[in-house]
Amino acid sequence: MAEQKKPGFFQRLFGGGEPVKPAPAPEHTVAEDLEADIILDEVVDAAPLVLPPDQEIALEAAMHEAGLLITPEAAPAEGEPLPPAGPPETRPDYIEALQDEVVEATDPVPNIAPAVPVPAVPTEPPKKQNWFQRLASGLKRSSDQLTGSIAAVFTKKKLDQGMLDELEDILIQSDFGVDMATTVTDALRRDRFDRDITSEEVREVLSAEIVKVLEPVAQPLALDTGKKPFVILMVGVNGTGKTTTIGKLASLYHAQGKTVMLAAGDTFRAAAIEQLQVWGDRTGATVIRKPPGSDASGLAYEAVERAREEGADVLLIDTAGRLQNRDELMSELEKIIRVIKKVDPTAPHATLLTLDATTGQNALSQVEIFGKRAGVTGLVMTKLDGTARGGILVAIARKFALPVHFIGVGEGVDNLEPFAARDFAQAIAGNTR
Ligand SMILES: Nc1nc2c(ncn2[C@@H]2O[C@H](COP(=O)(O)OP(=O)(O)O)[C@@H](O)[C@H]2O)c(=O)[nH]1
Ligand SMILES: [Mg+2]
Repeated sequence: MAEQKKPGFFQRLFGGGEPVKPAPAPEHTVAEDLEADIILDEVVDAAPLVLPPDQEIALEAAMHEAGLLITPEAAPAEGEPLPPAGPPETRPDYIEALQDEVVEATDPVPNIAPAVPVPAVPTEPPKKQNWFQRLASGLKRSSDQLTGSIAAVFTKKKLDQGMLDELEDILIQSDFGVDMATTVTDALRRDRFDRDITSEEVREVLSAEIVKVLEPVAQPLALDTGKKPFVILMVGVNGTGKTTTIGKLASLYHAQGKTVMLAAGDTFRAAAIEQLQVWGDRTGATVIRKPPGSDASGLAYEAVERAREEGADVLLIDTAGRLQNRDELMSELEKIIRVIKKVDPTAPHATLLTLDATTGQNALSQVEIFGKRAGVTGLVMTKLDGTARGGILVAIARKFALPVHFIGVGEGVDNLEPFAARDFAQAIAGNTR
């Protein structure tokens, strides 16, 4: 039998035979790489396609040495983009690539791709999550973190001071604030010190303490029907969900048979006016608007007058987003309120601050400053369906005791829910129902 010929280097490089195991690429400077590139080009240009075996081995070794050898398994197919740098397990396509390999390996007819697309197997449409599931999934990351950290501390049976200290740190890191952390650890010390305790029991105590703080602030927004219109002013930092919440509220009140009017008080940006107009069109509400750049307080004045003349039940006034530390913008907000009061001294009847649940400690300062400057009467916490940080709402409730009227659990018109303390506590303390 003829001796099996070892495949040549070019054969292995361009296909066929065993792949060459790459030697670890040595470190090079850019200049060295460039030089090696030039040498390689010259060698390849000059080399016949089939080299005598000793030259082949020498060339291969030189390429290894230069770190320039691309092995067949690492070489991308022609026309394919080069893979991103970094180890494959850090690339998002790594798992997919692995799966493809498995499919290819078990494919009985290799290299023959089906000419017609395979019809997708009909699957059940994804079940619509109810609002609690949306809330729970939004709070899942912080709740998982909290659950994990608590489980890691409460491994011993008997509750001791060291465990309480660690729990305090965990709660502070989870945005609950020092006061709340102390309350929880005090409750545990009082009832369970030196006694057996599990991490589940710790979470139950935490959940109960959260309910105690949140229950008093979970208040629905009561519309005084004696006010026509009932004026709601929406304030908050840019992107926290003012306009979206107005749209959701317009839909809610419209469904209750009320006539709703909207005022496009974010006069800075044309897009903001259009965004409110879209919500108005969707919910059948009249939108009071002026060209971009108009004075926001003038618009608010006219809107209250119009709503009064037309006998609207609810007027929702949008405002431009503003950072609480921008004094001139906060003064502008004060002016809007003063001007509204010229039409109706009791208005605005509710001033709602939207808080983005993905924000951490900064939300405390938003509540404080908007509270002082705009006389916020209630809160709406939005984006609780995102990767929300729930602890901060507990800290806010403890510090300011402002009513929390609604929570936003999505971008859709129906994704607004009355705030419910128990559900929130359950979702954050990691219990599902
Ligand atoms: N996931 C999610 N997105 C929201 C929610 N509320 C608002 N958004 C989104 O947040 C972004 C900013 O909202 P917007 O109402 O324009 O904020 P504004 O600048 O305060 O008026 C938009 O993309 C909204 O769709 C919510 O409850 N959940
Ligand atoms: Mg807006």
